[in-house]
Amino acid sequence: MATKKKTDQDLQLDKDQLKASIVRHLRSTLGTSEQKASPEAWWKATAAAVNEQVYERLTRTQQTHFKKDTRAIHYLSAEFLMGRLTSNNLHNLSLYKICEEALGELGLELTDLCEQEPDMALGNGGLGRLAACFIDSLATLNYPAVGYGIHYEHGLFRQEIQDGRQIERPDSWREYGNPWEICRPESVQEIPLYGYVETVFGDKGGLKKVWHAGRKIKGVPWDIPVVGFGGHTVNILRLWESRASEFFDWDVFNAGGYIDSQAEKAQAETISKVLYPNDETDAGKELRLIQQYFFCACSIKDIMRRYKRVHGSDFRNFAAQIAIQLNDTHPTVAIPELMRVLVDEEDLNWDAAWAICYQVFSYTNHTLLPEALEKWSVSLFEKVLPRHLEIIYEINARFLNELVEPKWPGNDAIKAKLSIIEEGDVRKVRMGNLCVIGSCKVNGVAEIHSKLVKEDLFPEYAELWPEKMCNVTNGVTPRRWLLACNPELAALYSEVVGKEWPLQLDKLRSVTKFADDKAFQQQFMTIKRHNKEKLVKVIKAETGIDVSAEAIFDVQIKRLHEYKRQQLNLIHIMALYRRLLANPDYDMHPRVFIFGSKAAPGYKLAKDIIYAINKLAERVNNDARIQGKLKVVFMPNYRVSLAEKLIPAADVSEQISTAGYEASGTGNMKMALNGAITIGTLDGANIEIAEEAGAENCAIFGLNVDEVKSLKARGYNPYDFYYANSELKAVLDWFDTDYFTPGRPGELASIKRSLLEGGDPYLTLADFASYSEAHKLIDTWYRDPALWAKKVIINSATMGKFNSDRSIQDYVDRIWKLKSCNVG
Ligand code: Z16
Repeated sequence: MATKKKTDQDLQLDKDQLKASIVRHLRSTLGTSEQKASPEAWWKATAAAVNEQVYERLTRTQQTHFKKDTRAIHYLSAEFLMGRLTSNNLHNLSLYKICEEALGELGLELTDLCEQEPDMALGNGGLGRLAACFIDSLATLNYPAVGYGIHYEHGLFRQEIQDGRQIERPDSWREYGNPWEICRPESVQEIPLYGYVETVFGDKGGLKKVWHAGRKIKGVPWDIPVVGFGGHTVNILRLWESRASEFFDWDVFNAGGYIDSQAEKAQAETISKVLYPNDETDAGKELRLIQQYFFCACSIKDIMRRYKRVHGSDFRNFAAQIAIQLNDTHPTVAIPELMRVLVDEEDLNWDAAWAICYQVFSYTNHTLLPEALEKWSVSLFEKVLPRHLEIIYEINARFLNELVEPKWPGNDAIKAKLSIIEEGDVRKVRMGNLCVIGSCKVNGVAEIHSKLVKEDLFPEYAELWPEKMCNVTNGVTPRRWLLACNPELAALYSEVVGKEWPLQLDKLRSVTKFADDKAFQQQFMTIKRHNKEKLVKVIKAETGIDVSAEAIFDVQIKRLHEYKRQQLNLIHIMALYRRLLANPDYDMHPRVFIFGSKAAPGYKLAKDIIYAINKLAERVNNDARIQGKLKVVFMPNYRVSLAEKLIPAADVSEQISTAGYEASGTGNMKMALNGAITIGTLDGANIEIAEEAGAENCAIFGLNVDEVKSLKARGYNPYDFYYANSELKAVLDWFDTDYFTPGRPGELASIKRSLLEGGDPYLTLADFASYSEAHKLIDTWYRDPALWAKKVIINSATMGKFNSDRSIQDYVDRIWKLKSCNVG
């Protein structure tokens, strides 16, 4: 019987079909009824109805990729910060409008149902969200791609604020089930850990290494469909959950060790239990190394299985078919793992295996901070992964003898620096060095950052391999970060430039010709006003604070870190407060400073800064003398879904890192795209944003990278700035009083201490005066509505470069060399 091949057209639902499907799922999947269903049940029923579409397209994508045997990218990342998926999937399937109508007829509001969804917060910040934007773009551009990561039971902690302080609470995103994930028991993997290595005689003569594992762990894959915009390609994000291996448990069990076997089970399940909440520091903990190996080994096995299904044990096509991207050093152990599989299990000789590995892997660096470049003690490595340590030694010896020695004969200092092994009291494995040595390409995430990777972080490697180092500037998906989060602006753009902009963000540039147009300015600013009014309600509901949409909304949202300099924003707000107290007529447009930020639980100073912001907020917000000209809001539990509400309402985007420290930033792109003006240093992607928008449309301040370097070289002394600037001195001295913590003087003193005695490593005081001037400029601009409107329109319209489709196309052209594959 000839069955007509289904097309996307055949799949497309109309409103009545979708409505019927939602009701059917409400009854049969959720087991409830229209009368008594909770909003949560309605949300899940809606998701189930959407999933019928998703799975049809997923199956079709997988069949097409299999049939065409396409080259694919495998994006290995310990973090994927997906946020919520309902509205995203509806938009990408072109179902959003009809779903809104279908639910409307059922007496429900789609936006309310979307609020039922917990964030999938399987990441810390920029790096994890970047991975989420990238898999969206890969699917949208019809590239065969698999995301691989860890199925954390608990994502990033939920932040509560109690008496101004951060309290961490467990996040349980799937406590009551998540409709977007599907378990794939048919693809379970088993991975070894611990044990010892034995040398035996191989069948073909010669010596072979056999790793006798001390433990085996089961990896259970959960797939999250990744729906491309337009709904053609549906790729997967495959997240591994750890379980006890039955095989191993039985041994213990039979020996009468029921209790022991339960303990082993608990241990095995610990591996994927919780995401480490440190964004830029590495804990060096055994469990974290095991997490990394666990998901890398499962992923490599999965890649192997799919390759061998077509090619058997002929590995000549492997490097042509498989590309693997390492998102930071977290998945580095995939390199020695692939070597181990090829050499020990598939019997390839070393050189053949290395030739494959070297072509397959590429590495993205996301930071220059030395404390974030992972190192593991050799003894830990030897205990957990004894065979991998041997392989790393072999890679290292060959690298040093064959490449370093000929290039720098007899130079032990360079050898020590480039070696994968750091010598010293505690010998360490340097994962960054292993990444560079084992990858064919290494990229930074913004032009300036990539330049610093090449010139300051890895200069000798760049000399050895000039072609290896490259740049791919980050980007964000315009589907989530404009179309879905800012529907009014999205509609305006569709009206003015046509409906193609979500796939071709460059199209927005033509809007710059309306930047001076009164009517367009008014439309644009009315939308901003609406978004601000919506945020006013959220702020009231979340914090109890009253703010006015008349004020300038000045937003700093990002992880808390000294280099990101929330403390600079803080001391500037204190300076404004002093000016207002000294002169109640001080001329400034009312300003609301909004913060959203989580601190790593062990990062004392970061937590002190959160406390100080909250104490300042309490004092300022309740001080009648300043007539509401200044408000400070700390929004608790900053996360993707909150960002989606803050970003469309921002007037001013705070991007104030010490130059040279923020690799790229991505919030900067999102806020500019949604019509905010950047107040920022010449750091990371800010530089490229100012290039696109024009420097006159950004408030750039502070030392640049070269000036930071030379000031540090001269010997930076924060006291010079403290004594030279009486306002700055007064503000810092305020920290020692009990002005913000009545009856408890000195509670905020650690901040002053870090900026003076602590040496102010991030040059906060050096940039203060220039930052303060930039804020005055912002204030004057804002008080000229036409000027402000013009600037924000130009900012928004010129952000085309920073869409993640462009980033992905750069990866494809410079690194992955993929072909897009049409599905259906
Ligand atoms: C992270 O989010 C980043 C770097 C890093 O070493 C670890 C984590 Cl969890 C960030 C960078 O700080 C940021 O500048 C960049 O935009 C982002 O990664 C994506 O590249």
